[in-house]
Amino acid sequence: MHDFVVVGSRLPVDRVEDADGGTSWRTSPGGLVTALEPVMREAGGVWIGWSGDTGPAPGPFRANDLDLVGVGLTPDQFRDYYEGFCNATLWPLYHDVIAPPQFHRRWWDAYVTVNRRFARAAAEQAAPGATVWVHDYQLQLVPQMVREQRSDVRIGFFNHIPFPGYEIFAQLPWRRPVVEGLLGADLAGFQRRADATNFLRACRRAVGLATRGPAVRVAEPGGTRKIQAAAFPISIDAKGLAETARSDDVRKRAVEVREALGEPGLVLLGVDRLDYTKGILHRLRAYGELVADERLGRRPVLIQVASPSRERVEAYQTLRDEVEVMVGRINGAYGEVGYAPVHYLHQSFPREEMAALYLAGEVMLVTPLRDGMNLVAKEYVACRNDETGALVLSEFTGAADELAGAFLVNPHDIGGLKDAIVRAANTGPAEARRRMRAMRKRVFEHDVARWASSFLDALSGKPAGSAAGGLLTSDAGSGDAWPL
Ligand code: GDG
Repeated sequence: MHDFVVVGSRLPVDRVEDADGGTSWRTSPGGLVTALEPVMREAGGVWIGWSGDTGPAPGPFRANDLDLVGVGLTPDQFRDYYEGFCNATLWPLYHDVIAPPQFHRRWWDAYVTVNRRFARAAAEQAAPGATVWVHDYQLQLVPQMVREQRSDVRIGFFNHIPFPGYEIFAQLPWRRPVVEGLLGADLAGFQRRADATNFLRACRRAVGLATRGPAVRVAEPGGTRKIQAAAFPISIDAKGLAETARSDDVRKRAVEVREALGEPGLVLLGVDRLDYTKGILHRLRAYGELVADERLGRRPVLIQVASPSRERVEAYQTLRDEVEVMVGRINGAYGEVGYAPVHYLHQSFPREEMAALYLAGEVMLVTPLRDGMNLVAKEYVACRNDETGALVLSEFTGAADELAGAFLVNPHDIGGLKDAIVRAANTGPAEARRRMRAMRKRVFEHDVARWASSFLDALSGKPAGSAAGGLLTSDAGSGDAWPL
C-alpha cells in the first residue's frame, strides 16, 4: 500500500532484451519521470501503467528504485482501446478535429474496460488517505472509478493534451460519461486556462451542473463535493538539460553536425513526433517557398527530426507519405550535388543527440496546429546556454502563453509564417539575446519540479507556494496555478 499513486497510461520504463535472453527494465527518459521520481521516493510512491506491449502484464516490480505495477493490454484492447479510442477518437477530437475522429461503440467499450483495470489497480495500491494522480486522456474514467471504490483518497487528474471547445467536444457520443469520469477527481489540471474553461463549460452543458469560478459541485450521498479546475502549464527538467547541452561531448557533436552539412548558410531545426497535430506539412511548405524565393540566403538547411509514432494508425501512415513526398520535392527541385535543403530523419535519437541538434539549429521551428504544451520549444530554450538562437512558435501551443520572446505565428498563414522565419533568421544579436534571456528565465523558473509541486500543493489544499510538509518540499513560488 502506498501513500502516493501515479496512474499513467505508460510505465516510465521500457522492457529491454538482455544479452542472455532475459528482460530487464530501463527508465525511459522524460520530464514527467524526472519530476515525479523525488516525490515517489519521498512518499514511498508507486507508478501504475502499461508496459508498452501486448505481452503478459508484469505484476508489481521494482526497477531503477521505482515501485511499479504493470497493467496488461490484450491484442484486442491494444487495437480497440489504444489505437482506436485513444489515438483515432480522442486524440483528433481533442486537437480540434484536424483529422476526423472515428466513433465506434466497440472502441468505447474497450476504453471503459481498460480504464476499469487501471482504476482497480490504483484502488488496490492506495493506502488509506493516499494521493492518487491520474494522467492524461487515455484514463479519463479512472478518477470516478477509483472514487467509487475508495472514497478516502484524494484524486488529481492532469490532462496533457488540449481540452476542446464544447462545440467540438459535443460530437463525442460518450461526452457525458467522460465528464462524469473526470468529475471523480478533486482537482482537474490542464495545460492552459482555456482548456480549464472548456472543461467547465462541458460540465455545464454535458452534465447540466452549475459552475462557480473554477469550481464545480457534485451531489453525493451525504452532501456535495467540490471539484476545482485550473491550469498548471507543464515544463521540463531545464537544469538537467542545460547541463547535458553544456557537456564537451554534446558541444563537440553540435560542431560535427554543422560540419557534416558542408558549409550551410543558416541551419533551421524541427523536432517532432511524426503527428498531424505538429504542423510539419505547413512548415515544409513555408520553408520550401523560402528556399525557392532565396529569402534565407545561400544554402540554408532544415534538419527535420520526425520520430516514428503510432505507425499502425492510418492517419499517421498517410501523413508520413505526404511529408516524405514534400521533402523529396523540395530536395529534388532545389538541391545540388552535395547539398540538400532538407535533412529529414525519421528516427528516434538519444537525449544527447537531441541536445546537440538543439545547439546546431540557429532557428527552431515549432509550428503545431494544436498542441497541449509542446516541450520541444522549452527544450530548445533550455539548451541555448549562450543565449543565441531564435524560436518560431505557433500560437496554438500551450507554450505560446509563456514564451513571449518567441516569434509567434499562425501556421495556417503560410505568408505570415514565411515572414516570421525570415525575421527570426535576421534578428540582430542584441534582440536575439533579449528574447532568449526572457524565455530562459521563464523555463528555468517554471521547471517540471515546480509544475509537480504546484499541482500537488493545490491537490492537498495547501496555498500555492507553500513548501511546508506535503509531498514535495521544493520551493514553489506563488502564481503557478492559474485558476480562472
Ligand atoms: C504530449 C502533448 C505536451 C521526440 N523525439 C525524440 C524525443 N522526443 C521528445 C522531445 C519531447 C517529447 O518527446 C515530445 O514532447 P511534446 O510536448 O513536444 O509533444 P507530445 O509527445 O505530443 O506530448 C504535448 C506533452 O504531452 C507533455 O505534457 O507538451 O502537448 O501532446 O520531450 O524531446 N526524445 C528523444 N529522441 C527522439 O527522437 N530522446
